Amino acid sequence: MKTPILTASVLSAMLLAACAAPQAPTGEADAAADARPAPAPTEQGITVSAAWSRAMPPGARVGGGFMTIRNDGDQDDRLVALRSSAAGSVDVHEMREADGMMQMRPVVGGLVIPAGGEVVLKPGGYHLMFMQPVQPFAEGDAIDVTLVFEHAGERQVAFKVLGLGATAPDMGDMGDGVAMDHAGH
Ligand SMILES: [Cu+2]
Repeated sequence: MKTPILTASVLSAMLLAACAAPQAPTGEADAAADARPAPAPTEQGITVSAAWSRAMPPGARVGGGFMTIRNDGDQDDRLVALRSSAAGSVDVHEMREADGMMQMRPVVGGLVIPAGGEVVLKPGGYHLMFMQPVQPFAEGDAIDVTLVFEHAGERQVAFKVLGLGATAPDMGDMGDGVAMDHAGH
């Protein structure tokens, strides 16, 4: 029993390091602005912009991904699947505080993008979770990801990898109260 418990604990810490809120919100905003590419032409309502990720330390097994998804269509859409040649799998996670603890879990049933609205994936909230990266993401890399929407179909999006330092999570605030619930799997 000891080994699985230890593994889960270490994995939890790594996952949270990858998607936790940044230490300096203002620096975060600057970094995101720098990463913002010109929005892709609107097709069938869905536009993805400001896609970015973070450099990973050597040996990292997970990383976060962030972006803005806008739906100018007249019906709700859903982000139902993701894939990338740079990672074994890519999921959408949400992070929220419950009972004083930050919890992260996969979004079940697809991430809804409301008609006429947008959803921002950002540290501390919704985010992509890159699992089993082929190699650690390095600053300056572009991570190609295919997003599959229920109605709009596929979008190819390049996630610009920013430096680790500019967006380092504040592990001090996370403390021992951190828990991860992957019951949704
Ligand atoms: Cu996550």
